[in-house]
Amino acid sequence: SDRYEAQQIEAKWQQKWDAAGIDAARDDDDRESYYCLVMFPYPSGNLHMGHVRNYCLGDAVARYKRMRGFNVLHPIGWDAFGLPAENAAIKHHRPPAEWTYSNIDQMRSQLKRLGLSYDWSREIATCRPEYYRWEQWMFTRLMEKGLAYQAEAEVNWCDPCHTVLANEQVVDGVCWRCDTPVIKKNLKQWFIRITDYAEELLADLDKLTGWPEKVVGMQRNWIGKSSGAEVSFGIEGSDETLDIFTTRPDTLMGVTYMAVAAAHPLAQKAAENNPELAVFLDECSRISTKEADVETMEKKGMATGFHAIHPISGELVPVWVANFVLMGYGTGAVMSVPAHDERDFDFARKYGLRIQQVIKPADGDWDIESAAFTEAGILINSAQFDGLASADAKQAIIEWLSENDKGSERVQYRLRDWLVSRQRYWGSPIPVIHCQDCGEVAVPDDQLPVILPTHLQPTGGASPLNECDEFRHTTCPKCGKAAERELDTFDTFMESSWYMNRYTSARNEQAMVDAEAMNRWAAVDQYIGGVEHAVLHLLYARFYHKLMRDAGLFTSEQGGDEPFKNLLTQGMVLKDGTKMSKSKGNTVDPKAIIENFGADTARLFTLFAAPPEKELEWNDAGVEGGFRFLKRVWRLLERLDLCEGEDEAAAVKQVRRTIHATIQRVTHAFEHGFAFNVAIAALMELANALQDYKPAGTSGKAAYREGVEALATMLAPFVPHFACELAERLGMAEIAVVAGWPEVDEAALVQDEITLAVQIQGKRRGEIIIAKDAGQDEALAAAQADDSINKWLDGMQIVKVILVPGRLLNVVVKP
Ligand code: ANZ
Ligand code: ZN
Repeated sequence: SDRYEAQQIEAKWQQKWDAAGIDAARDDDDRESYYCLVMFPYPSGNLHMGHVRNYCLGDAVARYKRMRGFNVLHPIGWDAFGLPAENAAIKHHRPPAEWTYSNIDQMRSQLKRLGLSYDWSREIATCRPEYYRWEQWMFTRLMEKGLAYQAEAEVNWCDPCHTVLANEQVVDGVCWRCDTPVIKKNLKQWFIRITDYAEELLADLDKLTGWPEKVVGMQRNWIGKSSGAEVSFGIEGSDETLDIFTTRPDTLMGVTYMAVAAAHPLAQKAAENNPELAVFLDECSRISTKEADVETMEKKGMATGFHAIHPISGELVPVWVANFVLMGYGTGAVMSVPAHDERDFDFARKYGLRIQQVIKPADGDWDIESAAFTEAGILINSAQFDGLASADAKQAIIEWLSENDKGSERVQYRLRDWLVSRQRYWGSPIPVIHCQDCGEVAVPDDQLPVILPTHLQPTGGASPLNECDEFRHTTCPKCGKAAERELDTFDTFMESSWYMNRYTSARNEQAMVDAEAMNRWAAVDQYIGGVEHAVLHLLYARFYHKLMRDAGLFTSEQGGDEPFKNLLTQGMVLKDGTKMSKSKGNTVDPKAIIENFGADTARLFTLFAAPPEKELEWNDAGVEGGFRFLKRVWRLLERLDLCEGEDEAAAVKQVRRTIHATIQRVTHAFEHGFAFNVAIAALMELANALQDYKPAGTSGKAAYREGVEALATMLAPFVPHFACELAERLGMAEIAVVAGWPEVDEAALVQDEITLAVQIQGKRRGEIIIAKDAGQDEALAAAQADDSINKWLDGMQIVKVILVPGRLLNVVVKP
């Protein structure tokens, strides 16, 4: 039959593409290469609409680039370690490996059903030893360089379950399993020194001209560079100093009190014989120290009884504990300048502390009783620094402090080192052996990978690795004595930080990556994924890429300094105005759409309904509209042999102009910003134009065929099965997805133009150039648009307009 049968067509073409191997990236090829990457999924079991959107965007880009003659790398894999697998294992009493691999199988077939053109020969699953062995290898290199180290860090701890809890497992302050309040506990954990790369990570943001500005800004904030000074205050009656970090050394003479974090040693010491203070410190230790929360919570404090000695004036100022001072930033202590900082101002008002103005606006006065003056200005009440502008005063004061050994210039980052240990089972083992005599010993290369035993059954308590004797007990690689393995596993961000580079030589058994392959493919030309990864994943991946470069795996020339040249962050998929999510019960199952309408309709809708970076609101009518559009295009085939009369030059010209204007618009969408919604709208207009067009004569028929062929070809990146079927029926190159992209015929875009003389009141006043078939109104508008002509028309009343086609425009006016 000749109906559009999506299921049948899609099965047919998927088989053909597979057999022809057109989706594979070639390592032995001198076409220009293009690397298109979508964020790999966590194998939760089912594809959701967010995945579908992400992967349809990536597939459109990859297919377009192939049609343009590029050698395209478009890989996929599985971010397969993580907590959900453990939770599922507890629930279903099956080891997490089983759950994970069967989910992967299911989701792989869903991806294939969508007709996504991945190079399956490079598929990776991060839970396989062939993959994670290399991040273990890398970690031991980092240990050698001192870039990986152990330190104490706070974790969520449940006493009855005797286990560490991930943040997601702490629900309203209690354990998700046993409802016991969660306590904080310090454990020795592994860190990677990302702070050593803070400056490069910041500086290289300037290279990311193909990233959304918003994401670059978020990365910049996260790294959070502040320049200022570290200043040492004396402590009355003590040899110790109270060191602070400030971005405003110019306000130093306005310090009227100091504030320290509850966990600061001075606060702890003060609480030793002050029970009331001890209670306050305890209260502070229970509340969140997340910065966002600190900003909004009520500011509270208490005096410690200590006094600090001002480094310049020698004046004594009281030391307070304040709940808004973070222990983890700077030195955990601040100099408080209420006259010039709003937070300090409010705090001083609340507790009756002195306010001393030391900066005034350059052009006037300021009423310091009513508000803090937080801007730069001119120094007052600042002894020898009076009269200096803030910027100069910063330098002068830092100089004075340096000379007098009371402080120095200092740069501070908000970025913390990367905590990579997790007290979990389903992750890559950390390749370390603890020996009583030798300490922490890296597992040598010839003993890698440290393979995770996959048969263990998590119970929800401590990681089953802890009870797995055959894993736990080993011998020290250095001295040969009995020793124990590290039982923590890596944070799963470790796996997702380097997968983009692994795809370039996914089956490499000799090395983490191959320099030649990096040279061919890296960096990723286009990365596409959710904006929820704007900070951590992208930052860790940028960092890891630099670590790989510095481990000598590739040079800057081969692999670049940055892993992703261009980034597209797609918007969320919404339904009824809220995010589609399982917990809200408002999900749309891609499977149902594919079964009802076919993969091509699902693809078309997700690309057509919204610009890629905007939210996509689900609507069933839109899906049906997409399906109807495909059926309309299908019916264009029926009229290929139709001929409804004589050649009509003007009609042919017009339809060819529409065809080539569409090629121009769709090409533009691919080359600048991926506005596929606009591109598809243009294709719909072209389909309408062809539907309305009556092919007449030989040239009319040819134009109609040209239009249908162009339409089929340009639809290929979006609805590839459908497009291939059309192409086949049109007798075009059989597999349209690798056939060339249509070229714009510039001549077809040109409208025929003529020159007309313009007469006003019978006098020749100039010439206009207009379309040959332009009417009187267009001609008059063109005359008015020309200043040298319009000055004779301006302010006059137009009485009469006469157009002598091909010769003259005559205008009669009166004042
Ligand atoms: C005195 C001062 C006067 C400050 C003034 C500001 C304005 P960023 O830009 O975030 O680096 N600060 C320092 N360490 C802190 C901590 N651990 N917890 C809370 N606040 C801390 O901000 C640095 C400024 O934040 C520092 O400069 C310090 O207050 C405060 F008119 O010092 B400032
Ligand atoms: Zn040893």
